Amino acid sequence: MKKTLTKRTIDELVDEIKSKVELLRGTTIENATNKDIYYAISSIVNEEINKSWTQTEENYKQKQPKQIYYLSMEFLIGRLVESNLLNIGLLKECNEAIVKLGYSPEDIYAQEKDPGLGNGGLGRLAACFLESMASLSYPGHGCGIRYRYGMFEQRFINGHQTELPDYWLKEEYPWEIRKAEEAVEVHFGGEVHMFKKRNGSLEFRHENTDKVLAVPYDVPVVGYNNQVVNTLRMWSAESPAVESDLQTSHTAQYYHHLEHNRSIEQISGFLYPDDSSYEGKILRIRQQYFLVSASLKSILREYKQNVRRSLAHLPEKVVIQINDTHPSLTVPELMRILMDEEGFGWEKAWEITSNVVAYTNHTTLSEALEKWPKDMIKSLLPRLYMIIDEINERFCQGIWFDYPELRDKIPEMAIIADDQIHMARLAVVGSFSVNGVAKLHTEILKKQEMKNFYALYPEKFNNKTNGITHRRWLMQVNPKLTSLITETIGPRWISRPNELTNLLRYSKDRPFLDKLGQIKRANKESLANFIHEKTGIVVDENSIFDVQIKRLHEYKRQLLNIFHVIHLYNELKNHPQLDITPRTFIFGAKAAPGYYFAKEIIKLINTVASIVNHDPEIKGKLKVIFLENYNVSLAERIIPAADLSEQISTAGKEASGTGNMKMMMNGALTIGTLDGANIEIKNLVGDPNIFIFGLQSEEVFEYYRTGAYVARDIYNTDERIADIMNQLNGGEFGSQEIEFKDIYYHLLYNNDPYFILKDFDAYTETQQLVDQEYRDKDTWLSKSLINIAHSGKFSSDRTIQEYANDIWKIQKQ
Ligand code: 26Q
Repeated sequence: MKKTLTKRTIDELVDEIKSKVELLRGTTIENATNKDIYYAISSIVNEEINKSWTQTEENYKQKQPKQIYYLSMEFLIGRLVESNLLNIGLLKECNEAIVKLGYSPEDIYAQEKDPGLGNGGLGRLAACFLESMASLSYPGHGCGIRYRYGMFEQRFINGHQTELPDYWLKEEYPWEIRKAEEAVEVHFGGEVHMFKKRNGSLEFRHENTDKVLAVPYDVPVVGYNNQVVNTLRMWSAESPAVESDLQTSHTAQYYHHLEHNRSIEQISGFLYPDDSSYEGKILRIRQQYFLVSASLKSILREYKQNVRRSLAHLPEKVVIQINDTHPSLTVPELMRILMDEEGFGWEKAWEITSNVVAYTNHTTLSEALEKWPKDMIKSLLPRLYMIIDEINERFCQGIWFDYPELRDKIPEMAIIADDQIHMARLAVVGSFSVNGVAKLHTEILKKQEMKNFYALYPEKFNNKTNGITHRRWLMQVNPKLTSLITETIGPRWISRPNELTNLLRYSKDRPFLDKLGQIKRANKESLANFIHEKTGIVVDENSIFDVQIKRLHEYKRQLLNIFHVIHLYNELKNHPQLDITPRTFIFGAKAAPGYYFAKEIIKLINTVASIVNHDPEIKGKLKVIFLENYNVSLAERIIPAADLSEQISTAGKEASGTGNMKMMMNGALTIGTLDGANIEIKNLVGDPNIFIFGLQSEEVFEYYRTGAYVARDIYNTDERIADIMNQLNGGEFGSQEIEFKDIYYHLLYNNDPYFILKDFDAYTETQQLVDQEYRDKDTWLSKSLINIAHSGKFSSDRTIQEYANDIWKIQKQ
């Protein structure tokens, strides 16, 4: 369904912006602010999108293709104005129109609030997937929650992280449409009554529930150059209008109502800012059920309206992909609807449900596996609890009778065990597909974390290595590199990112590499300007931009990075003439507000930064920049300027990583462990084009198993480590005393659980190699090019193609 969009000249756009400013903003172009221009542009874009949006929906209604619904508690979509302009083919023209009007495109686009409706990797992945589904013309949609407060805004005060609320809806958000008439009711609590029907079967009635109104806000998901616009539907919790609301004359009752409304609205009140430990908070499970129940109601209503066949055929028309276990109540909720509302018996309902749901796992960290106290679920969702209990009973009995060899594993496989509901087990049992997000991760699931389930259902398990959309993460953020690529190999790579490998021919091409170098240089200059603006610190654009941007976690090992910085600093203090390649260490990271140790690491990095950056003896050879409030927009500024991408997690712990892919695509070389997708990057680019170091996952597992690693031995034998540790333990650092005793004691007394001391030597040695190799500019650029050339594999288009072929079995429309 290709149809050309309304192509405009720059002058036409200028006129349209002028008239929008007048009509919509009630001002003249002479007096227009950046905000006025931004809203004018978003309105022009919306008009363009809306035509395709209705057409896309109409098209799905008529053809009734199988649809995929991506259920996720997080969608970290980033700003949309630029990516929508890019995808409808108006970005260049619009930039020029803005300039013609005397404004700066960058400033205009920065008017948009960046919605922080996700924590990190998992939420951003969901956003990339939606964009790829639309760009590949797949009928795929997102279902999420419209949190009133997104991810907190991070500020540093005296080097400490503080959190400010992120009220992102203060000003009108131009991309959402409230669909009040499509609201649905979600029911909590209540009692379940059982009736025996005449035919002897049982009927369950759920009564006296608390009703919550789920109101959808739809955001268009715009495909690239194909007129497809899919939908991201985000639910907002409101209290249903009750007649007595208006009539109450009784004061106490009136306040009771207000209070009740408040507690309802809380459901979509804020995003939980934890991304790898879960806390059994009741509000969180309310959020999860709210998402699941509202989305299912809307999905089934659509099915009934369009397909007009029995729900027995649901698996032919609908797939629900659940993003981690967070929406895993989909399994019992769909069972409930099919049985209690649609009259199916258990077996048929189970067949339908388990052929509709597919589950993606994003972690093997045991502290991150969701478990909910069964009493909590019992009182909050009594009917769902009964169903989960029955699923569990049947599952355990099935093992007992049909898989006697697994009998002794039942306690570790049961969905309900130790008075808790194990959501990952529920998701595996209730779905037809279980996938990990990188090869190693999937192997670890199959061989270790979920080995019993793998023995039971080998056919369910599969790998889908993550990806990122090259439209945002290359074309939008790095227009100069994009132009160079297109000038060199033509434009076909845009729809076939694998063809970036055609660049390999230029890996020794001097003029080409020069241009590549100039582009990186320009991107570094623009980041340097930004850093100066934000921090007042001047950084050397010739230095290595060494970047670690991701959530703060012990397993991601920002601590190893800062140990290396401290080591270099100590070396320079002891040998002022030491010949090192100047480096700028750039960090971006938020810590979960309750994660004390992560916050200590933030404080440490900031402390090191303030000493190193102001020490004249260092002569500007080292700079440490910790940028506040890392989010999608900040990532977009940093990534095109990165020389070195830090992917240094303890092997076996990072399921995939996606920042590694983004930086590779922009020409950074990776320094990393053999973990997550780093392994796949290495296999593509080859050893000379990546810096791999450190323990491998088998060694890590072996150490955990045997306890053979003793952190103190390293402290006792490696002087560089002893120096750093003693500095942390209240020693001299430059001219100051610093004190990070908790870090010191944690590493020694908890035996360095993430192998920071153990990997330090290999890491510093590899960093020395980086230092040496960076001096040979041509070789470095050639390696940079090889990374770009192989990055097409990590386009989320490839990932989505694999989901579509192997799991969803859906067709392009
Ligand atoms: C769960 C329960 C209660 C509160 C919060 C949560 C919660 C929220 C978010 C648990 C986990 C997350 C996010 C996890 C995440 O981002 N994982 C990352 O997913 C990426 C995409 O697959 C991978 O690349 C990363 O390796 C993985 O860490």
